[in-house]
Amino acid sequence: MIRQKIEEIVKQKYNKGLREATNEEIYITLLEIVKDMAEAAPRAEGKKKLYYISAEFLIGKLLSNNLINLGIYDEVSAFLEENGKSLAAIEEIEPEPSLGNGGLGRLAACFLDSIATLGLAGDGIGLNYHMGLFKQLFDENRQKEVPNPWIDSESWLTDAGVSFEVPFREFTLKSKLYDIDVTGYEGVTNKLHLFDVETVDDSIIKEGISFDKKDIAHNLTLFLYPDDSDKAGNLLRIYQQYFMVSNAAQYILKECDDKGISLRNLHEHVAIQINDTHPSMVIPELIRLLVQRKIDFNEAVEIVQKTCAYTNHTILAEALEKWPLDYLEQVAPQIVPIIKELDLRVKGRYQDERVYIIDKDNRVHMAHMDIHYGYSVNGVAHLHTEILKNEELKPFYDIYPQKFNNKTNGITFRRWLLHCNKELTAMLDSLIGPDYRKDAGKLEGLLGYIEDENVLRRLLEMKHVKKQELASYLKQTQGIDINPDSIYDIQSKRLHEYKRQQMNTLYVIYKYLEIKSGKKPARPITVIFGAKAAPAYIIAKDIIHLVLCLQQLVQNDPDVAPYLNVVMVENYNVTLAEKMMPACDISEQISLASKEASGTGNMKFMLNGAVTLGTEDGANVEIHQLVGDENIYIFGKSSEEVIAHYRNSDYRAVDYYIEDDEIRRLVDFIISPQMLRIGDPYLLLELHAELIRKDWFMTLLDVKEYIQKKEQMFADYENRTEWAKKMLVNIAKAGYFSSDRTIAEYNRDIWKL
Ligand code: F55
Repeated sequence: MIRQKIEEIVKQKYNKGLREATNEEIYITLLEIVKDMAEAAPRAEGKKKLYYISAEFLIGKLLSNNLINLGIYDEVSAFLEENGKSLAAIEEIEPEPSLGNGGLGRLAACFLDSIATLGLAGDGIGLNYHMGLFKQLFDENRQKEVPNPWIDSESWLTDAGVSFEVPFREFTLKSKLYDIDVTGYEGVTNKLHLFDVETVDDSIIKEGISFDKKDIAHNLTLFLYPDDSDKAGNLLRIYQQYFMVSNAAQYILKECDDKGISLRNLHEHVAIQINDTHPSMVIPELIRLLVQRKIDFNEAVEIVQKTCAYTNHTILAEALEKWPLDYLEQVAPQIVPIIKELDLRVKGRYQDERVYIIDKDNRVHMAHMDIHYGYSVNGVAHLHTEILKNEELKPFYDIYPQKFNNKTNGITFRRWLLHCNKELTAMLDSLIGPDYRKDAGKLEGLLGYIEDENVLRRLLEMKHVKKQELASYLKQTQGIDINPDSIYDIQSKRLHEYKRQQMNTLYVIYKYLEIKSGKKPARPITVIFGAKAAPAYIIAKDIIHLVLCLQQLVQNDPDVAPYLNVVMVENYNVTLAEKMMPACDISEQISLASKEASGTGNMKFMLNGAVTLGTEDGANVEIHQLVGDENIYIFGKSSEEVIAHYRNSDYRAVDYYIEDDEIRRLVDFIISPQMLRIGDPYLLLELHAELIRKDWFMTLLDVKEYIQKKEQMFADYENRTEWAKKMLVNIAKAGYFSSDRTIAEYNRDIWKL
């Protein structure tokens, strides 16, 4: 059936047999077939529907994921093989839509997969950025940003034929909606709605990723989160956000109209999840539209309050959006009186100025508006939610204890196991049967094999195969040489000081100096980094520079290169993550305790049999509880100790630097003559000074214990059987982190679909 279809379309479109068709032609053929099948799959039914509004959906490539979810992957793959084609090679043709920065955007994509898999009615709503996030290049050991166009003439986007007018102060823009089908695993088809403007024009892009930020009609959906370090950048962000939520609100009301729903009962038919504060303006916008439709203001506020729920993803102050009121006035003045009225009501009820929406400097605290005028506030891991309740959002928790709840993040096993690790999937199928695919808790069945030498050996073989695959992929695509018999120690995530990639570089320096002094490791080590830095984040870029300089130093030192390799992969994205997660031995999750809300890479590594080296932060805490002390390596100060340091302002990096000879030796290596010869002295000195004078995320507090733990890990790695048992326990216990579980909880506690 599917075989015939492929042959038919190739014949009809290209007048060729399958054997003669190019990979591009087969890709376009499969795209067409999958789109048709997704359209034909059942829709979710039910009285109530969820709208997940998010500025980011980091969906990654979709072909393979769709083939798996539609249940035709194996057949298509076999058929292509019979005709001398490789599905893997065809997958390479597909451009990756990079519509997200990192964890938050990837979480939204995993959620859409689980919502459709569970058969729930739930659509995503966001923006159709033409360039997505920038593409990262390395040039002279520095990050360079270039545009990353992903929309080809043939793509997953379908013109939905829907358009709305979005009124701004100075002009009105007409939107155009593109949809992407989201088909669950043996589930229903939902939609991801991406709004766009037809006037966007990529010819306004100048050098790199710079463009005229004031030319809104031509730039609105050009890039994801452009540099927001100046006023024009901030205004553009507000334009994007308002455009997104006005379209979302109009779309939701239109669907209600089509279904004949009375807007007075909106909350019985609609749940809106606000993904971080980027879509928060949906609250005043919905109120505005309801009032426009003759609903009394008080009632409109009540309706919206019963419809909207907010997810918080960070406690970092700089990421909690506070827009100056006059910026909002310049972009969308029609929502300003509504926000002022919402704020007045808060001020009438509460004396505590920490809960005001508009502060004394006339800045609008978006999260505060969400909490007062939504019905649910959730954090993304147990520890994170506790910190929200007891520290960051305590004044709100005191007012609304019933609104706060935790939803520990999860990942879709379809992409992060079935798609990216066919070897492990096949092994699991043969050992515990296929039920874990829909009921991830069943992975625990693997624990029954912990003493089975044959199973342990197969696990180690699986890992070795994935390490070889990564090595050859990096060689082919980036010209990087890595030794598949070395230990792969991987830290891949956005570059941020709180994630402490800089601490990992201090380990590299430690190991380099050890090897120089004659102490060779039992087995070669490859330290792999993958990370993009925000274009305006100077220190993050300095850290990338340091990693790349260390890479050059280590690779060109014949005393060291056989034992230690440092590799920073270029343009880390979902596609690369899919190759790196399964190949990893040691998963680096070393954020400063209390700062990483959850982390989701930690879950992907664990599921693929890596062992975590981590702090008691975010979801690491829950991983630790699940796998037990034996199967994870935990180090570092606790979140309580860290929070106390911040409260008392008593952490002084310079004291650690002065008082500890070992720390000083490692930090000073950054500005050693050999490093200054390789790198840019200005950047290295800047970073060196930062580490000693500020070190806001307390690298030097934990670095000694980190080095010790990592050494312990490398030693333990040599007992291959014991290590394989750790791998097995990690895989078996990963079931909890299925996003199917997370979504079932969102539905049970918040959406009630
Ligand atoms: C993007 C834009 C702004 Cl303005 C602020 C934050 C972000 C962003 O990408 N945040 C993000 O990725 N947060 C992460 O969310 C994950 C999913 O909940 C968490 O696992 C992770 O801990 C958190 O940092």
